[in-house]
Amino acid sequence: MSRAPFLAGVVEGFYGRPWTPAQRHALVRRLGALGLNTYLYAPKDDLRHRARWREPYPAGEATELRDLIAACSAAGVEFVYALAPGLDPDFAQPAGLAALAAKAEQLAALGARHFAVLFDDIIAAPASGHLGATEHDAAPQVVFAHQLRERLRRRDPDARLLFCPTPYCGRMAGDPAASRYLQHLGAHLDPAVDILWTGPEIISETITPADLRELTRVLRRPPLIWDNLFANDYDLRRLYLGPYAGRPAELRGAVTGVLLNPNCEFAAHRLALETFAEWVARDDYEPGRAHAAARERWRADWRCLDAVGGAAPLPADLFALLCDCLHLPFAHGPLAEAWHADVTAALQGDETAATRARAGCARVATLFEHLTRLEDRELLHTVYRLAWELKEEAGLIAGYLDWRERGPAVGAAFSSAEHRPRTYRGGLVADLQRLLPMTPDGRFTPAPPS
Ligand code: GDL
Repeated sequence: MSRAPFLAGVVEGFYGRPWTPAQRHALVRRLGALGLNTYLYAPKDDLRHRARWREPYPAGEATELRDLIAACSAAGVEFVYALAPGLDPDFAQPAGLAALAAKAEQLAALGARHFAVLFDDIIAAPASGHLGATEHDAAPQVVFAHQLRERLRRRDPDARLLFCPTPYCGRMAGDPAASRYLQHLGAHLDPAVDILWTGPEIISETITPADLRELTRVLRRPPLIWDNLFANDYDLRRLYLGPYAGRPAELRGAVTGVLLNPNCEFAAHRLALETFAEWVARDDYEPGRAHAAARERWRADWRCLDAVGGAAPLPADLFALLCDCLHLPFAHGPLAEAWHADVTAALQGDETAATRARAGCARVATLFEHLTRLEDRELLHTVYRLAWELKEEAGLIAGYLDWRERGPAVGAAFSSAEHRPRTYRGGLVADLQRLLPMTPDGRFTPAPPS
């Protein structure tokens, strides 16, 4: 087994509805066109990947996989098939290993060369986030991985095997040097096996070589990054149309590759992938510049229809506003940041900022109106609910600022006829969130009763 070349591409590794065969074929063509070389198949909700990992694929799905593997090879993309057996307590018992052999056989017959075994999300995380996994957790996982390695090696000495550990980020593992789990992997897992790692956190704002130094020493190999920057399965109200960011170019020299786990919504992958491909290829990568260029390329697909048979691309400033409002987990884009700052200042009584804030609210309403006329309805419905929520909040803010300007009586409270209590911002989840509000730095209030 070899560990070259640098792996760069996508891990379909999110929770929720897996992508369709047609979407995967489109993805693979795009990966090839962008010079990205890897597609890791690991959809959490493919039953035969995880919950029912022992079962072979029925004929229809097997054919779809065979076609996908063939499409990967036509596009110059390596297909990696992942199994996630860790929810099954007996995965490394003889019957589990026999099931592994049969499953690997089926996938190999369909054309798969490279494999991964994933042991993420099998132990519930305690409040500290630190999993406390030990060598007792690692040992059967290594047995399982080596069993697969033997089969692969017999067929193909260059087959690659990837492994996702149970603690797969800094927060879960704690100090790598003190982790008996990671030490066991370092000492016992074949050094040719790539170990996946999401960085300091599950969703890492930044990942630097310094973050990985100690880990690399303990694992006795550099990690392969499973990058969740654009993953949005953990919060239904997020979607990420920002650029790949927070990873210096030097990171490429400290890892064996980077695989992006993208937005669940297939139609939303373009900017992530195109900016990432530029990061992979260029030492002088600059997120803002790459984002603007990728946006401009994609904008041609965002055609807005008019009532008389014409169509024109969504204006560039509105598209930039959309991508800045639905940006990255830890940052709004510049236009959204400026609007947010204006609303903040306006609510504190700054009248000049209030004028700008109202103009921002109107832009958001204009953006929404344009989106409803998109020719590509898949794109529209990818952003519809989030854009709707945004324009509702914008309308509410504008209404509040107008009301305040009219000079309400001291102590009066604003209410909106269009945002009725118990309908707008209603529902059980919203009610529960009000009971345990979160501060901007991620703490939850109220404090415990004394
Ligand atoms: C995870 C899961 C992944 C999920 C992501 C974002 C890994 C290794 N596993 O913990 O399936 O999509 O977070 O929610 O990242």
